[in-house]
Amino acid sequence: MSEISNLKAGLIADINAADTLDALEALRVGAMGKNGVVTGLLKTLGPMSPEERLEKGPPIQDLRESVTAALADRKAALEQAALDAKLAAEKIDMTLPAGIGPQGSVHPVSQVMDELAEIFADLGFSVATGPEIEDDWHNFTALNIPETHPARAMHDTFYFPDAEGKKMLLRTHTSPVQIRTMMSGEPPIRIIAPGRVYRSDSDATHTPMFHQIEGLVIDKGITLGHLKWTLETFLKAFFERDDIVLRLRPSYFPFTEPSVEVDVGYTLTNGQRVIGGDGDAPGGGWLEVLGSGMVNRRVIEACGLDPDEWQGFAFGTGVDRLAMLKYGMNDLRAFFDGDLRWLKHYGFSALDVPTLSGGVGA
Ligand code: 2U9
Repeated sequence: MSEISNLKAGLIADINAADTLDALEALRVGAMGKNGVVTGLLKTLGPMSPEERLEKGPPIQDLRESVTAALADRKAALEQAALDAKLAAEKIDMTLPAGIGPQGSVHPVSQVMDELAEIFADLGFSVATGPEIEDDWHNFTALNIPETHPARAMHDTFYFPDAEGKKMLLRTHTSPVQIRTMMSGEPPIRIIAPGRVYRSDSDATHTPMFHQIEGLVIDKGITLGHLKWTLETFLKAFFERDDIVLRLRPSYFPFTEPSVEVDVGYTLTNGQRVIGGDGDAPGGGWLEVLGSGMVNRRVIEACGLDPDEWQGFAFGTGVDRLAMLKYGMNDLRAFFDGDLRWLKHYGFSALDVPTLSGGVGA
């Protein structure tokens, strides 16, 4: 009897004196483990007669319960102490001034994306997004791009290995976003779709991933006049000049009919080529900035709308290219190198949010 109460007093004293979780665990194993002293005593109860067990059982069970409780209490106390020490060590004084300000800058692509969203929001367009991994129906078929079109060929499009009979790919333009918007919503539609697109192409002016922004308007009685006014208003706001001159050239895209490529004039100012003015003036010229057109009725039909009721226009342009034109960069590859010196030089302040009133430029 007193042997057990001595054991209990000794174990509990040791437990309460344990000063680390490791030391406590060693004590637990010594008492309650497979070969522990308490476990050993519990094992002696098995072969006893019922009468003997009735006499010797209760002190052994009491020992087990007391040791278990002491272990749990000590463990909680040690864990609390460890947490208190950690919290005390991690204390920071929020009233101290920051040593250095934010070191990052806004990438020119992000800056131009924000500028475009701001300009088109003012014209009543909302921003639509969609998946970068697409199926060939949304990326090609719905856009009236036939099976034999060169854009579908392996050298332009990144295809995934065939999965369940569905041809999956990295979208080659943001047009599938407009397809999804037309299929899921009701006209009138006025959206821009900015985002990453992928083509298997790489040199100073082409990267395998680049950024596009496309626009789509679907309504009743939309004409080429609406398209021209919208693009002219957009380009004037973007280049922050009133003397932007557009030149519309007939072109061909499967998803628009008629299709127009849009050039802006540049002129020589102090020997520098500057966007703005009549490109046909001496020393001037034209830069292609946009592709566009009236949405092909086959595309409107593919999206489940009646092309005799609904018409629209669409346009597309490369965001990276627009950034290069506006901010004077010449190698597209530098956009994606992550060179800190380049980012410091061409990056924008995070506090410099583009607004129409404050100027969308730098
Ligand atoms: C739908 C209907 C029509 C989007 C358009 C272009 C013309 C175009 C290029 C410009 C430079 C791509 O980044 S680039 O290489 N884009 O020329 N994109 S019309 O037409 C659409 C889109 C969606 C439903």
